[in-house]
Amino acid sequence: MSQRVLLLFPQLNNLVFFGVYEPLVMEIFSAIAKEEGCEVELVDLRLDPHGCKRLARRGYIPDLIGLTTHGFPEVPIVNRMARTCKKLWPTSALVIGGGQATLTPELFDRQYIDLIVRGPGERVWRDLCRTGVTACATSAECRTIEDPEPPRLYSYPLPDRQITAKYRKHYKTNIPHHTGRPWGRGGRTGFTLLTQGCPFRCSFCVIWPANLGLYRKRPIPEIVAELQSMEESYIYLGDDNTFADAKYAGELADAIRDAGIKKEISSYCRADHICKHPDLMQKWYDIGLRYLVIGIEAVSTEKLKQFNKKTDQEQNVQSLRTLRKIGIFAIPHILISPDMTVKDFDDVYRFIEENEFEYPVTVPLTPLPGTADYNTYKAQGRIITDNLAFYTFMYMVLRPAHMSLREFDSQYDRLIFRTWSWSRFLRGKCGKLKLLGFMKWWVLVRVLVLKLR
Ligand code: B12
Ligand code: SF4
Repeated sequence: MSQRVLLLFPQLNNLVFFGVYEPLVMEIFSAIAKEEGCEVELVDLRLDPHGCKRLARRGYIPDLIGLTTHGFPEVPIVNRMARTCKKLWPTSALVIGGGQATLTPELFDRQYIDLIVRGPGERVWRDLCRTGVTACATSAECRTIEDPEPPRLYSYPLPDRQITAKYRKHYKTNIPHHTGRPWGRGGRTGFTLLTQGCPFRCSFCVIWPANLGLYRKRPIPEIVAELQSMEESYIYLGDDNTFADAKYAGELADAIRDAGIKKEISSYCRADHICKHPDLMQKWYDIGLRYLVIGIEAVSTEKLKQFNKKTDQEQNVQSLRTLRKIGIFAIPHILISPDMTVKDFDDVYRFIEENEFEYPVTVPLTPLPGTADYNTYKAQGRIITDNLAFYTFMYMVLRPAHMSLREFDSQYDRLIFRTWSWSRFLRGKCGKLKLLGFMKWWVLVRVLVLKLR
């Protein structure tokens, strides 16, 4: 069945200061739709907010519209977009999917949506391209479905990057990393994945519920072919747990090396994996891994236990040492949880200083629906706002246990200012960060705090 398919990537509900990445899921779905003989259009609404209206003015009418959902803050945006689509194209079928549709299908406006897909979507999407979807006459007809047996391998055709060629120059990292490299000035960035989901079950994390608890790996030859096809020299791996299967990650690194691929790569990793497999990290450094986000989360083993992180403080310290030795820049993420006292804030700062972090990121613990933490805090009545614009991992949305919210925010601001202070830099506590790199961060975080408060 040859259909006219329209793919939409929504706007995000926040100032995304670190960059705009390609709408990978829609590039994958475009490739699948084309394999099924469909005619495909794509609008990246972040860069082209009026793209749908323009298409409609031209007389374009899709048979099937696929819209992805990103995160919790995007729920109202996705609902608004669904309404717009139904107004422009009342007879077209609108399907939504993605992490947020999986976590909270009930929050989406069924009046304007014909089908909600939970969990892995590549196979379901192929079926929909083959069979088509009938637009519902009433909201009661809108169904929620999921792949009854998602394949163990996460396999899909080469993402269709021709469909995003018109936007491509805008897909880049803005954030200043260390100076001296092109990425340090911000630069064109390609985005892909090696795996989907995570085998761990951290209490604050939305990844495992959003992926129905699955952890799937892509076939190595598919990844190699994709990296070979990507024009950008800088690649962001959006995986949540790239190195959970060390054997797989090792074989993949070998295959990338043997294919002669030369890219600068950024990715994510757990502290314990780094400690257990320093050789694997070295191997990945050798093929281009330069930046690694590490979920440090807390600076005490007791707190890590509460988060069900399954790491300890020693591993946190050891993993950072290992990365420094290899030459991979760590981007440690530390959670600012509502039970922190003034001493806890000081401990976090001390940890940052002692370990001479180049790029520490302190993130307010934000309980998202679907996570274990959300249920806990909801039951305790400690969630202080339902305004989704505050659920962007930048604001404290929980009532602090030991101080007022105002005091808590000022402790948090103080931590940020101390972290990015001249005092830390001049005492040589910012690792290898150069003056220009430090200055960029210094300005950025001050503008950010001003915006937040
Ligand atoms: C890439 C990414 C971004 C990009 C934006 C997207 C882009 N392409 O440019 C960037 C880096 C800019 C970004 C920014 C942010 N992000 Co973000 N991001 C991601 C990330 C890493 C990957 C998402 C993705 O594209 N995956 C690739 C596709 C192929 O996989 P997928 O979406 O799972 O799709 C599969 C299924 O879900 C399904 N499916 C998906 N869509 C559809 C649609 C249809 C029609 C169908 C049928 C099926 C279907 O089929 C696919 C194949 O199986 C996720 C984490 C993750 N690994 O999922 C976080 C994530 C979505 N981001 C998150 C957050 C919090 C943010 C930020 C707020 C962080 C911050 N503080 O700055 C910002 C700002 C966003 C905002 N609201 O303002 C959270 C959202 C949590 C939540 N539920 O609210 C996540 C889950 C990260 C996390 N660990 O918590 N992000
Ligand atoms: S925080 Fe990391 S390790 Fe924990 S469940 Fe989420 S993705 Fe997995």
